[in-house]
Amino acid sequence: MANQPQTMGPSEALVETLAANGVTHVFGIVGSAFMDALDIFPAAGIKFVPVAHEQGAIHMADGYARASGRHGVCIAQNGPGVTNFVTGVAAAYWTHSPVVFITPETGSTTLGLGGFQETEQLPIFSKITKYQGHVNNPRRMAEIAARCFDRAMLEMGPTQLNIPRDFFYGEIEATIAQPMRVHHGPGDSASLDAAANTLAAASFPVIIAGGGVILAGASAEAVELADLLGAAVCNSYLHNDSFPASHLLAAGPLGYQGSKAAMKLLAEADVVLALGTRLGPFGTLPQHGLDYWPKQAKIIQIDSDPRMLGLVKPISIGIHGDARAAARALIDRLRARRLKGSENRAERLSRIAAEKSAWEAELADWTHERDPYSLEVAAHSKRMHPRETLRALEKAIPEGSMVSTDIGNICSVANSYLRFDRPRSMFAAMSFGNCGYAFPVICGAKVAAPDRPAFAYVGDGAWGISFNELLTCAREKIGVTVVVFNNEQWGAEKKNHVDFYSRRYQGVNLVNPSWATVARAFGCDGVTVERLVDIAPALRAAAAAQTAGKTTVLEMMVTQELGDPFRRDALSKPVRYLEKYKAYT
Ligand SMILES: Cc1ncc(C[n+]2csc(CCOP(=O)(O)OP(=O)(O)O)c2C)c(N)n1
Ligand SMILES: [Mg+2]
Repeated sequence: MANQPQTMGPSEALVETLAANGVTHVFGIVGSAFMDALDIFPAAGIKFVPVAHEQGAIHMADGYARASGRHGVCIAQNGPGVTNFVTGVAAAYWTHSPVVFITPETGSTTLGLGGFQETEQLPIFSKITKYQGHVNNPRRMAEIAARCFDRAMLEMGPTQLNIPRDFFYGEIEATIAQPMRVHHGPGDSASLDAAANTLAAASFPVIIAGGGVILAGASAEAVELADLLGAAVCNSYLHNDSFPASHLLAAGPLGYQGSKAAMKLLAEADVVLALGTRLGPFGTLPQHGLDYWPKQAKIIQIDSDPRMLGLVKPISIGIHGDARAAARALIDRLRARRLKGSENRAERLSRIAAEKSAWEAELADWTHERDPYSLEVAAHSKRMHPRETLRALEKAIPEGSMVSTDIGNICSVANSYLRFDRPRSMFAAMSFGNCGYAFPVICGAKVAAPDRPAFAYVGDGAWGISFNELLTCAREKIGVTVVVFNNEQWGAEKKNHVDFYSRRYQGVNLVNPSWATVARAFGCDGVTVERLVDIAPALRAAAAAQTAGKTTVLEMMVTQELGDPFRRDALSKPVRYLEKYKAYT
């Protein structure tokens, strides 16, 4: 590695910069645009992981980053390969994943002539990237590539490295930069003092542990702070791995299909510490009929992105800092202090325990949905209830596993049944909410953490979008387990037809092949599961097969029951004015 200027080719400058950033895997589909760099990947210790579709590559890079905390990297052919990245880049933007996606561009000497595979590649990604590095001269390859890697970590999100394809060639003088990691620090001391005073005066403090806790590696600090305050800890929406579920103070996840215990405890807070969370609108909506956001409470929000402070919810104190450093600073300020919350600590702890056991009992009883539609469709079905299926899966999933979840009704209901004791374990499709996210993401996570059992929860509709990556699993011997919920419908959307459109179904009923058979045809294993008692053995066998690099599809045959809708907030009963549409209400 050169820290002094050295003569090299731009491809060598790029690949040396990847190596300097510890890159060992790059996901993508081969293309003539970057052959010159690809050729020397092996000599730099970089494995190219060929995928079935570029959307799979960017999702795998996302999953890789989420599991490892390191950069995820992917590359594609200029034009169509690059536009296939779009959805995955938007998804990675909202998962805050440090993904560097490399986009070779049409040649600089023909740009604008409308040649082959040409499109403007910067505007497309301008709103879903933290930084876009354009190599405007081959001599700047190393400098701009390094900046993409630095910025992806600095701002926790995708960065684009755009390279006119002729700029891979030539002779340049280049210096390979060492990675520059800038730490955010705990935030300003006046705000931290104020936050400590507010927490010390709290009689019912509650912590919301967000994705920032995971990104900052602040799990131990979150536990220490919660113990010190005797505060219940809620996970922010879909970050069930932000605080150990087995901890006495863990109240469970907020948001859609979350824990009623978490919601009820939060509703009672006089002080909320939102640690590493932007308090996203979707994750704080009323659920289970509970409008739980404590409007009277003092809210202390800590986020490494100052633009998130007070953006969604009004706050009393905003701290622009790293979740780990800020939590440590608060612990240091509070450790020797008299805390008002100590006076009623025992009472509070028993309240937390009572809410948790009430929720557990309710969940244990909630074996199936009870709305009229669900009762009707399940009445004569021999299939498994989705909730019972999720419960059986929860019990069977080995400790230390990683689970990704897709968007859909059953995957969303799964939120109540996914518990983790270690960070970097749950990879849900976050705010971008694209169907087809979970499977490629778990493949990327497995490449990053090959020793951890890896599971994807996917609805049958979303599976139709993403199953092509079974090819990658078979070819590359990536062993994961996919749980496909076969309810023969795009259930989450069908729920809207049921609730708002008098069951006028359009485009929501699916006709599936045997997904287990399809999996076997792809060179993977496939098992159709029709009885609850078969779930645990099937899952154990599939988990064991992972160690041999074998992927298994477990096709769960479930009823068409549907849990509470996603967007009760966003839909309303139709109103028609024209005569010809009057019946459509
Ligand atoms: C790429 C994409 N297309 C469409 C949607 C809209 N959408 C949200 S949930 C959903 C249904 C999911 O169905 P399925 O995967 O079968 O899961 P189920 O709801 O049946 O459990 C759809 C179509 C989306 N979120 N993403
Ligand atoms: Mg479905």
